[in-house]
Amino acid sequence: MTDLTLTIGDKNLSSWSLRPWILMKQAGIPFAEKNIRLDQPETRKVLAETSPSGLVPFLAHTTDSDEIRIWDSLAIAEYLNELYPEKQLWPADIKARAHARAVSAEMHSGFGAMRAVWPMQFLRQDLKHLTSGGVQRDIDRIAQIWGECRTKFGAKHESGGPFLFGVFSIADAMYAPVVSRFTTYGPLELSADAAAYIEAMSALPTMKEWGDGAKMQTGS
Ligand SMILES: N[C@@H](CCC(=O)N[C@@H](CS)C(=O)NCC(=O)O)C(=O)O
Repeated sequence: MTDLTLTIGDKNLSSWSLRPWILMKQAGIPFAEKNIRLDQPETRKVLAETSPSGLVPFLAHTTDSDEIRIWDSLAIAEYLNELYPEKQLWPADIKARAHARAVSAEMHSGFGAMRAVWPMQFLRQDLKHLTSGGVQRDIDRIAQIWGECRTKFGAKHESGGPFLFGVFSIADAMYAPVVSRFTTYGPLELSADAAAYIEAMSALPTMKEWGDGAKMQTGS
C-alpha cells in the first residue's frame, strides 16, 4: 500500500489537479488517487471535509507518526521534490533550476486572463475562442517562456529531450494544463518551438491516460 494519497477534481476540468498528478506519474512515484466531482450539490461539503483550503489538489502523506497534508499544487511539487531528491524533479543545474522555479511561479500566480476566458476542458479540441481581454498577451508570454526554456536549457541538456529543461520537470507539470488549453482553443499562431513543445507534451502517455480518465468520468 502506498503512503501518498492525491485527491483531485474532475479530469476534464481541474487544471490544478493535472499538475501534481502528471508529475507523480512521469516520475514513477506511487500514489493512491481519490476523486471529488466538482460542480455537484455536495462538492463544497466534501471539499471542506477533505482539504484545509477547500480546494483540490490535496496530498496526504501518511508516515509512522503523522499525516502530512499539503493543499496547493506548487507546494505539493516542492514536497515531492524533497521526498524524492533522487528523482530530480527540478533541473540539476542551478541556473536552469532558478529559471524553472521562476517560470513555474509565473504560471502559478499569473495568466489570469487566459484562466478566466479559457477554462480547461481537456476533452474538447474544437472550441474557437476570442483572444480579447489580455488572453493574447498571456499566449505570447507563454510561447516566449517555452521558446526560451527550450533554447537556453532544454536543447543543451544531455538528454536531448523535448521538454522545457530537457527531461520532464516540475515546470512541465505546471504548464501541462496550458498545453491542453492551447489544444482546446486553437489552432494558434505559435513559433515552431512552442508548437513542437505542445506536440511533445500531447504525445505523452500520461496525458493520454488523464484524457482516458476524463472520458470515463464524463461517460464520453
Ligand atoms: N492554488 C491552488 C488552486 C486550487 C484550485 O483552485 N482548485 C480548484 C479546482 S481546479 C478547486 O478546488 N475548486 C473548488 C470548486 O470548484 O468548488 C493550487 O495550486 O492547488
